[in-house]
Amino acid sequence: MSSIASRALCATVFLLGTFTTASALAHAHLKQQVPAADAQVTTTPQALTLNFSEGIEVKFSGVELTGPQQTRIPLGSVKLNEKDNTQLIVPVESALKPGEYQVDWHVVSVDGHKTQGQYHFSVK
Ligand SMILES: [Cu+2]
Repeated sequence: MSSIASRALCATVFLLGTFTTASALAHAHLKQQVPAADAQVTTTPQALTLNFSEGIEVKFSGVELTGPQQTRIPLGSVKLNEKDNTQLIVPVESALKPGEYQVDWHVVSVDGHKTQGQYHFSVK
Protein backbone atom coordinates (compact mmCIF):
# COMPACT_ATOMS: atom_id res chain seq x y z
CA MET A 1 0.00 0.00 0.00
CA SER A 2 1.38 3.44 -0.83
CA SER A 3 2.11 5.72 2.06
CA ILE A 4 -0.55 8.17 0.86
CA ALA A 5 -3.11 5.40 0.79
CA SER A 6 -2.08 4.11 4.19
CA ARG A 7 -2.14 7.62 5.61
CA ALA A 8 -5.63 8.13 4.21
CA LEU A 9 -6.66 4.81 5.71
CA CYS A 10 -5.14 5.82 9.00
CA ALA A 11 -7.05 9.11 9.00
CA THR A 12 -10.23 7.24 8.15
CA VAL A 13 -9.64 4.79 10.96
CA PHE A 14 -9.01 7.68 13.29
CA LEU A 15 -12.27 9.37 12.31
CA LEU A 16 -14.21 6.13 12.66
CA GLY A 17 -12.47 5.56 15.95
CA THR A 18 -13.85 8.77 17.36
CA PHE A 19 -17.34 7.40 16.75
CA THR A 20 -16.76 3.83 17.77
CA THR A 21 -13.75 2.69 19.74
CA ALA A 22 -10.16 3.69 19.26
CA SER A 23 -8.29 1.55 16.80
CA ALA A 24 -4.60 0.96 16.39
CA LEU A 25 -4.45 0.28 12.65
CA ALA A 26 -1.72 1.71 10.48
CA HIS A 27 0.36 3.46 13.09
CA ALA A 28 4.12 3.32 13.34
CA HIS A 29 5.07 -0.20 14.23
CA LEU A 30 8.64 -1.28 14.68
CA LYS A 31 9.49 -3.43 11.67
CA GLN A 32 13.18 -4.09 12.08
CA GLN A 33 16.06 -3.01 14.29
CA VAL A 34 19.84 -3.23 14.56
CA PRO A 35 21.02 -4.91 16.69
CA ALA A 36 18.07 -7.19 16.01
CA ALA A 37 15.66 -8.16 18.77
CA ASP A 38 17.12 -11.07 20.77
CA ALA A 39 20.41 -10.87 18.88
CA GLN A 40 23.75 -11.47 20.54
CA VAL A 41 26.49 -9.08 19.44
CA THR A 42 30.18 -9.31 20.19
CA THR A 43 31.05 -5.62 19.80
CA THR A 44 29.33 -2.42 20.91
CA PRO A 45 27.11 -1.18 18.10
CA GLN A 46 27.85 2.39 16.98
CA ALA A 47 24.15 3.11 17.02
CA LEU A 48 20.76 1.59 17.59
CA THR A 49 18.78 1.70 14.35
CA LEU A 50 15.00 1.31 14.42
CA ASN A 51 12.91 1.01 11.25
CA PHE A 52 9.22 1.79 11.49
CA SER A 53 6.24 1.20 9.25
CA GLU A 54 5.51 4.94 8.98
CA GLY A 55 7.36 8.24 9.08
CA ILE A 56 8.34 9.43 12.55
CA GLU A 57 8.24 12.84 14.26
CA VAL A 58 11.66 12.77 15.85
CA LYS A 59 10.91 15.66 18.26
CA PHE A 60 8.31 13.55 20.04
CA SER A 61 10.15 10.27 19.93
CA GLY A 62 12.75 8.72 22.18
CA VAL A 63 14.77 5.62 22.88
CA GLU A 64 16.19 4.41 26.20
CA LEU A 65 18.75 1.70 26.75
CA THR A 66 18.99 -0.21 30.02
CA GLY A 67 21.87 -2.56 30.69
CA PRO A 68 22.88 -5.10 33.34
CA GLN A 69 21.83 -4.22 36.91
CA GLN A 70 19.26 -1.79 35.53
CA THR A 71 21.99 0.62 34.48
CA ARG A 72 20.73 3.41 32.24
CA ILE A 73 23.12 3.65 29.30
CA PRO A 74 23.71 7.17 28.00
CA LEU A 75 22.80 7.59 24.34
CA GLY A 76 23.33 10.38 21.84
CA SER A 77 20.37 12.33 20.58
CA VAL A 78 17.85 10.53 18.43
CA LYS A 79 18.09 11.40 14.74
CA LEU A 80 16.10 10.52 11.67
CA ASN A 81 17.81 9.08 8.65
CA GLU A 82 18.01 12.12 6.35
CA LYS A 83 16.78 10.06 3.42
CA ASP A 84 14.23 7.92 5.20
CA ASN A 85 11.93 9.37 7.83
CA THR A 86 10.89 5.88 8.95
CA GLN A 87 14.36 5.16 10.34
CA LEU A 88 15.49 6.38 13.77
CA ILE A 89 19.20 6.34 14.60
CA VAL A 90 20.45 6.60 18.18
CA PRO A 91 24.22 6.79 18.72
CA VAL A 92 25.71 4.57 21.42
CA GLU A 93 28.51 6.61 22.90
CA SER A 94 30.15 4.27 25.37
CA ALA A 95 31.34 0.68 25.27
CA LEU A 96 28.74 -1.84 26.36
CA LYS A 97 29.72 -4.44 28.92
CA PRO A 98 28.72 -8.05 28.38
CA GLY A 99 25.15 -8.70 29.45
CA GLU A 100 21.51 -8.23 28.60
CA TYR A 101 20.21 -4.94 27.27
CA GLN A 102 16.68 -3.64 26.96
CA VAL A 103 15.62 -1.02 24.44
CA ASP A 104 12.48 0.98 25.24
CA TRP A 105 11.16 3.13 22.41
CA HIS A 106 8.29 5.53 22.01
CA VAL A 107 7.46 7.37 18.83
CA VAL A 108 4.89 9.68 17.34
CA SER A 109 4.26 8.94 13.69
CA VAL A 110 3.66 11.65 11.10
CA ASP A 111 -0.09 11.12 11.47
CA GLY A 112 0.22 12.10 15.13
CA HIS A 113 -0.32 8.70 16.70
CA LYS A 114 1.81 7.38 19.55
CA THR A 115 3.19 3.88 19.74
CA GLN A 116 5.76 2.30 22.01
CA GLY A 117 7.47 -0.97 22.69
CA GLN A 118 10.61 -2.70 23.83
CA TYR A 119 13.01 -5.42 22.82
CA HIS A 120 16.21 -6.99 24.09
CA PHE A 121 19.61 -7.88 22.80
CA SER A 122 22.73 -9.12 24.50
CA VAL A 123 26.41 -8.32 24.35
CA LYS A 124 28.82 -11.22 24.66
CU1 LIG B 1 -1.82 6.27 12.88
